[in-house]
Amino acid sequence: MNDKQANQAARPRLSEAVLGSLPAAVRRPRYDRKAVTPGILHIGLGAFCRAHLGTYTEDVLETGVTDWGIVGIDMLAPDIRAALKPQDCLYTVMTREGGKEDFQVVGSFLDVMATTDQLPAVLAWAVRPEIRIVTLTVTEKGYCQDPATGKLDEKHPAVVADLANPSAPRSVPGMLTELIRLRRAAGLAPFTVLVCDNLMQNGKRVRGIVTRFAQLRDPELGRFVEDNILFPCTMVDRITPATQDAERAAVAAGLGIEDQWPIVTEPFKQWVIEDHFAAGRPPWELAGATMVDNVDAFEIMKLRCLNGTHSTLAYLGVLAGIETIADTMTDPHLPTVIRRLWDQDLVPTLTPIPGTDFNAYTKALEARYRNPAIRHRTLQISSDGSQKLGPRLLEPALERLQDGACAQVIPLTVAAWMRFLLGKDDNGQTYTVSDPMADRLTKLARDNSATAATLSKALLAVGDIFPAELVADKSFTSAVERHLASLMTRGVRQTLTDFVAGH
Ligand code: CS2
Repeated sequence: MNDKQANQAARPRLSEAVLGSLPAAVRRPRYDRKAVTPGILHIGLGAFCRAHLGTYTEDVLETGVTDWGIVGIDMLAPDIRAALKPQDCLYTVMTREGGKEDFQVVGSFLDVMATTDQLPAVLAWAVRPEIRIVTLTVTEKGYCQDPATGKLDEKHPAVVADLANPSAPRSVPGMLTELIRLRRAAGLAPFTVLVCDNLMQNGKRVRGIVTRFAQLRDPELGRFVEDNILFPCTMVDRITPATQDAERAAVAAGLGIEDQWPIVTEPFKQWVIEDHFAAGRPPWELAGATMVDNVDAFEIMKLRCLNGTHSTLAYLGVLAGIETIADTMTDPHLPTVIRRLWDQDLVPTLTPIPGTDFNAYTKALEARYRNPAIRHRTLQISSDGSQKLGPRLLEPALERLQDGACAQVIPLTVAAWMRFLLGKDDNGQTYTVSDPMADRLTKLARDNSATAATLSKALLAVGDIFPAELVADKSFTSAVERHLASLMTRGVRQTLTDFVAGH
């Protein structure tokens, strides 16, 4: 046993039994968890949902509400279940900003399950009347969509497999359809499906995807989904990096106990939800959520201003060998690049929101990015570009075009993404391109890497990603090619120096 292991072994594991011995400053459930019954079935157990849905719902339970506990489902692997079950499903959320750290042990998840070996038990939740909402955080790619159209990708291997064997779903559309079918067959009132991922009009889009899957399975079931299931849209926000060992160690040191899968996040969080629920909802507004009739303007603001600049910092940052978003903000040029991206390309496409000042919003984003205590890796954000570029940057570029203007900074991000697909940064370090289309895109990039002209042409022709109308615009495509030529021949640093100087 080495020192580290000995140290960990000496610490008790987080569980109900040790709550009383935590340091006084640590917030913990101040309600009787045993009195809470489940109301939400949540699919997708990554860090984000535990920092967001989990804490909003925790605040609601603290007001004395007892019928909205969460049952979490992992459709990818049993690892998170393995970490949380021995902890009575408790986990720590550590918020960090500058030198300030706060700890909270969250109790809103009552159970966690994995479809890998518990599928029948997971499906059995469909016929429990107390489940009235199914929430989802499965990332953009989890919905098996065609990124260009937002429709179900009917050729997706998991979709094909689920249509052949619909009672053992592996895909999210297949799972939702099966849960809806089972519930209907049991004669129970439908639940509401609440999508909490960064898709444009996320609820509407997933409604279209699930309706189509159900139609392909059985046209009558498709009609039922279309007519009876509500999918309110949401805007979700909290910067929550994947948990690494350094974060586990920081939580262990702060709490004096071992939590195998804590979450480290920023203090800021925001949730805007369309108030269209079929069978009630937790009073999330008591926890600071904003309930609205239509979320579109909020969602577009967040997806473009936050996620669009995040992707820009991620691709340029990876190429420059910069590890985290906070580090990109101390670069001499990158803060200027994203300031221009906001001012010139993104904010002009937004619809005004009463009470929201976009200038203050983007200034606050800058401050959040600068938070050195949040180690959000550029490589993590660079993942799944094929799914992310559209809603974050290509749609606003298209809108600028339709308004008779030309995007000024977006072509630079697109060029950085193309250069990124070559898998090696400017220092010669290799990295893995993680994307559901990685095989196809990296091969295309390699095969056409002779010049910026061949590379940009080959990638812009990928119709699953780039809208035809945007690619038909010469000013956009030539700007992409020009930036790509610079990135390929002179490197990211020189490209940024020139870009900021206005060359
Ligand atoms: C990030 C988001 O990984 C990414 O693509 O842009 O996870 C981002 O941190 C969240 O949407 C913030 O709310």
